[in-house]
Amino acid sequence: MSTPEAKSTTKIFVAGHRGMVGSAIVRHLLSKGYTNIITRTRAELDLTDQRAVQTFFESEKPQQVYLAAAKVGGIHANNVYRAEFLYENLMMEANIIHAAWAHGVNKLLFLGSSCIYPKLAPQPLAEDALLTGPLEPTNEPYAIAKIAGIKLCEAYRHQYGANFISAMPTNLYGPGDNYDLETSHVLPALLRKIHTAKVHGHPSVPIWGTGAPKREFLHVDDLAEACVHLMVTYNGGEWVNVGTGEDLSIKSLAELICDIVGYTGELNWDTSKPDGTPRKLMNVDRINALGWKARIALREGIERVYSEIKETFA
Ligand code: GFB
Repeated sequence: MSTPEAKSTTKIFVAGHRGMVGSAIVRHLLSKGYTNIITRTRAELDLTDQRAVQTFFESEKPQQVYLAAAKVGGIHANNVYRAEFLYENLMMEANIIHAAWAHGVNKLLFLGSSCIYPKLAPQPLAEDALLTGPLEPTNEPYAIAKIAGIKLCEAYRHQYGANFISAMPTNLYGPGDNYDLETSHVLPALLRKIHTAKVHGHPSVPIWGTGAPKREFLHVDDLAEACVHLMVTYNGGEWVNVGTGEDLSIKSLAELICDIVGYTGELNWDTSKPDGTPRKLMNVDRINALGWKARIALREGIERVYSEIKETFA
């Protein structure tokens, strides 16, 4: 465990600190007494620019890196902006991982995604399911970029002995989420749509797909705690799933949100929209054995988020 002295002296770079994940990691680090955290906005440092990233690492010399910078989005954004999802994610992770090695970073945590696993992999998804079958087509470019990030960490560890580790979170939600209905993930989209329908007295809410796919949702504050736990205690070469180990159908999620919001209208399924992967429940045995478990129950987490955003959307 880190000593109080190490917490104030260890220089930590959180890449992507304005995103939902990066901002949660910064909050958690601060709450645990880490004070030497460095961040850069996109305007200050373009992480897709190799030279700029090299110069930043050369001058700042961080000792630890949380690689939470990524271009992310829901099923529609992944499917439409395929080139951006592949190119930007590959560039950011390659630049950061290489510069971290070249400038002597002691430890780096790379964040991937549950969509790295094959579309029809056995459930729950164990870490060794990687690269055993074809990916879900709607998010193949993003998944390929994230698999490349895992493999970069693995290769830099293997060839150079770099202590670079990887965590694979399940679907996330929490403060700072994206509520744009075109590009967001399902949970914030449903929260916004159902809240708006209630406020305006709409008789029904349009929801994409059939409602049959199952998803697992982790509050980002739980993820942040898991990331810091892994950074402090884990030095293994195997990537580690981070989830709750429980999932529910999109239909059940919609019904739960209706209940939280107090909406009693109809759910109107738009089956012209894709369902995506039928199920992606994480096997969380490895991270549980490493001494971490999710704490925030789904209903409680959604209630928290809803209380934070309900004044924003009408
Ligand atoms: O969160 P989401 O967009 O992405 O969830 P994935 C998609 C599921 O929710 C599909 C249904 O079954 C959709 O049909 N859905 C219902 C909706 N209504 C809506 C809605 O209004 N908006 C959205 N977005 N979905 C993403 C991947 O997959 O998950 C990424 O594309 C990444 O690569 C991320 O891994 C965590 O869970 O399908």
